[in-house]
Amino acid sequence: MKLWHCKDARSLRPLWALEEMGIEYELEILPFPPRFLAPGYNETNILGTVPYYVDGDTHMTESSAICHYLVEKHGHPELGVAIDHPEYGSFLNWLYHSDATLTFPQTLVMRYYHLEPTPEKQAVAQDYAKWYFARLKMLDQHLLEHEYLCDNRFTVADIAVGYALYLGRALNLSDVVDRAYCPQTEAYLNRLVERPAFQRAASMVE
Ligand SMILES: N[C@@H](CCC(=O)N[C@@H](CS)C(=O)NCC(=O)O)C(=O)O
Repeated sequence: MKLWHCKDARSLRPLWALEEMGIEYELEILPFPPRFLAPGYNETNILGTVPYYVDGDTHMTESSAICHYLVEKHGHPELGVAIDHPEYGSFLNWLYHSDATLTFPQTLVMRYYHLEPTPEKQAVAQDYAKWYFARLKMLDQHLLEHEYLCDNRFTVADIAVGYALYLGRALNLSDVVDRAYCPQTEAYLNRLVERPAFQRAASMVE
């Protein structure tokens, strides 16, 4: 299997999962944005985005879905939640929530605040940064009483959601709108990034 990745991009989710699982894989690290800076990449992945993942005839472009696929297809149930488990629905919800609800507003901040800044666009970015913090409510509440998202143990749902928190920190979203993560959320992120598999994945460079 092969994964295409850019440092700190959403491809860090499946890369971190692969490192947690200790599976052998091929990795290609590209400059960001690959659509412009990696000649020929658009022929590999028509979207020009990362992650891009190939496993035999399977081709995938969604970071949280690749994590889910790795759990089920490559036999790592300890990092997933089984379909007959009472928390299966919650597991899927956190996986989808991680990108559709949390990473989505962050990418608008990245684009309009950091990459293409004009006063009008920065005002839009600030709105989306506020929106991001508002969308952390469910996670903040959950973490008051739980160490992890599902079944009191680390799963790929923590990878998917933890990456969004990590990106929020990397984008300095706190400074954009003068807001901070709640103490329990900050502590959760700190616990996750201390994991050796995360450290290995996050330090891989071109
Ligand atoms: N929903 C997808 C989004 C993939 C995506 O947009 N990745 C960004 C990096 S975080 C990218 O490649 N952006 C470059 C571009 O759009 O040209 C996922 O979760 O993997």
